[in-house]
Amino acid sequence: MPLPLPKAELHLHIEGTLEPELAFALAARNGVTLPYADTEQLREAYLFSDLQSFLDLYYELMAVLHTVDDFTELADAYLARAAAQGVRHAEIFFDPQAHTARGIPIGTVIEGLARALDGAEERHGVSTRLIMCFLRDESAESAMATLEAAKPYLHRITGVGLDSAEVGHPPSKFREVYAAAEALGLRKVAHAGEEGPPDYIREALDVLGVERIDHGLRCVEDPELVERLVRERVPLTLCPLSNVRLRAIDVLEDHPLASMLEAGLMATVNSDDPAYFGGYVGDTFDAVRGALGLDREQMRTLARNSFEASFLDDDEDRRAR
Ligand code: ES4
Ligand code: ZN
Repeated sequence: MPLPLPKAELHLHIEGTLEPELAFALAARNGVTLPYADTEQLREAYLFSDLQSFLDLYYELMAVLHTVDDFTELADAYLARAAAQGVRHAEIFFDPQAHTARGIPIGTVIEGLARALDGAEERHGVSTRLIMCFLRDESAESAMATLEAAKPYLHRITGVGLDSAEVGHPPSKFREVYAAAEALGLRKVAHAGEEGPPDYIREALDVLGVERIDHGLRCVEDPELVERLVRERVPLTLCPLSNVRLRAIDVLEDHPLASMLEAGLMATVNSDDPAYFGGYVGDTFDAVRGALGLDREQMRTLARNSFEASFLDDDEDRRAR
């Protein structure tokens, strides 16, 4: 087995790394009853028809996360798996509102994640950043209150993102929140064009001023937008296995990644919610190479793009490679 390509992972929801085995262990520890008999029955529920059907399970299962230690254990398990697949740098999303809504303080979440991330360079050889995501199907006021609640922890947070159910919740809904985040010195990304139309990608760029588009898959429907994304070298954090599992595309062989690279788009490949979508980022690299017949040069381009699109500064960028 050749060594996996060194790479950065830029689109990874830490709650989406909750494997069934850890979910049951945490459920037992925290006295939570899951509506599944065992890990096998839980895995049978991983047949999704769209983004919402996945989100329903994703939010249900994270009810097992209670303590600082739970979040540390979750993140440490991800970092170990990612490192084994060649990840040298990870920019990790978390969803504070999914926890505060069920009575877990934001400090518990951030403290727990930070403990794992603080030891990650030494324990796993992985540098890390944290990106706090707002749930777009909640109100802009709730997002603003979340940003306010995060103020004591801003030294731990590199940027903000926007996730959850996309259609009907355009980026412009969060104009003020993103302006406030920018004023606090935070970097900005947003999910756009996963299930939503190409215009959501434009809004994320023009109204929110994001530096990367998470997914961006549906840009391919809009040649003018593609031309702009190429010209401005806007990174897209694609998640091909997620697109198949959430039925955005039928089969991996139909994924437009290869033509997107050919068009000159700054594409990166990521795992999104690896516990749910059938693979971590190394598995995802292998899967797209096989399904799309990408050559060594294209795989190296993907790895190079991942570092170039990251929020590592230039010095660190060179060291991580
Ligand atoms: C997500 Cl795949 C995906 N899309 C939007 N929001 C999310 N949160 C976790 N995974
Ligand atoms: Zn995502």
